[in-house]
Amino acid sequence: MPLPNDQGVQAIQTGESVEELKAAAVASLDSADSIELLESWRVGFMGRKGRLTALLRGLGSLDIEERKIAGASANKLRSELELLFEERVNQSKSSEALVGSIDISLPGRRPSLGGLHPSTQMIREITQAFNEMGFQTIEGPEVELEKYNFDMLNIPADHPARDQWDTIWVDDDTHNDILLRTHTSPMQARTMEANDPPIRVVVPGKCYRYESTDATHEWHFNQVEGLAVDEGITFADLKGTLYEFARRIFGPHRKVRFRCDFFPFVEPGVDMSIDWNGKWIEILGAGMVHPKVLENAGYDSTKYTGFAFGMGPERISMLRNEITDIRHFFSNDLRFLTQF
Ligand code: FA5
Repeated sequence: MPLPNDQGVQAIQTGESVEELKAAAVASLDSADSIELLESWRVGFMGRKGRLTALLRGLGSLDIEERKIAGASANKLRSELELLFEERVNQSKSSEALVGSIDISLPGRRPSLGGLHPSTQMIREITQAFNEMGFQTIEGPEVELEKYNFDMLNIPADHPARDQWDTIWVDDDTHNDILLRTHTSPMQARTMEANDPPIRVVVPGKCYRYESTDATHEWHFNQVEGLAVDEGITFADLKGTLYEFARRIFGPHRKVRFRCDFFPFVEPGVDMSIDWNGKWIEILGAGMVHPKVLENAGYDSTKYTGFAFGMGPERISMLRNEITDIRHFFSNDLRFLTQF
């Protein structure tokens, strides 16, 4: 029990040794389990009329040699007790704060576990399929330069093909050539600019378009881009790679169909559809890298050829999981997210 102030004075008057005082102070401090009791301990031992103060005062009556020895050990005791006191006050404050903030009568609940977002799961599955075919996964900037998003991809400023991508420009007084990338294709230009062939990469990432949303269109969504450049790459390589990809993602007996399509950065260009319950569903755009795009990156287009493709993982996940509205992916509704 802590000793009230007057008891402390009384104790020293009865001639207490430093050791006795130490034992009493430590025991009393150990049992002081609230801020109030700690304060009472402080007054009783360390206060102006406290036991330690009284002991220090009493040293004056000793002869000089005894006073030196007893004085040193009493001062040491004072430092020790001050330190112990401070520790106990901190302990007591944090445990009182804890008791105040936790309702200890509430029954335990199982913590809910997080998981990977459905888009991330689909992206990982797609990139893994290509990784196993020798493609490396890389990433690129979402805030992009017009040069990479359009110019180097054979889409000059005045070309109507730009209308195919409704662009969100980043409004900046000093720059008028910065945008949120409308597709992951700028990474074709960036990768070729920074590396020599052979190249085999897949690039997952977020894209943004100034589009009104509906069940199959979001204004922000993911794409996975692919690029392979080397000597002697042909359209057969494109078809073989994408066919193998479709088998890995949609099952071994999946039928695929290629049809002509136009993208300014490929020639010829195609779209690939898969047979889904008897219907052809388009899942990606692709083609042989346009010679101009190779040359813009400094490659010799008479020596190197390549193919590129781009697909939307949310649309692929919608197909596989029978999701009827793409907007579920970004609405943060746990009833949707926890189904994956
Ligand atoms: C492109 O963006 C081309 N860069 C693809 C490409 C790459 C072609 C390389 C040739 C060579 P497209 O606009 O069709 O093409 O978009 C590709 C895929 O992104 C679509 O098939 C679709 O899955 C997805 N996508 C496009 N717009 C949206 C949207 N608003 N919401 C959700 N997904 C979208």
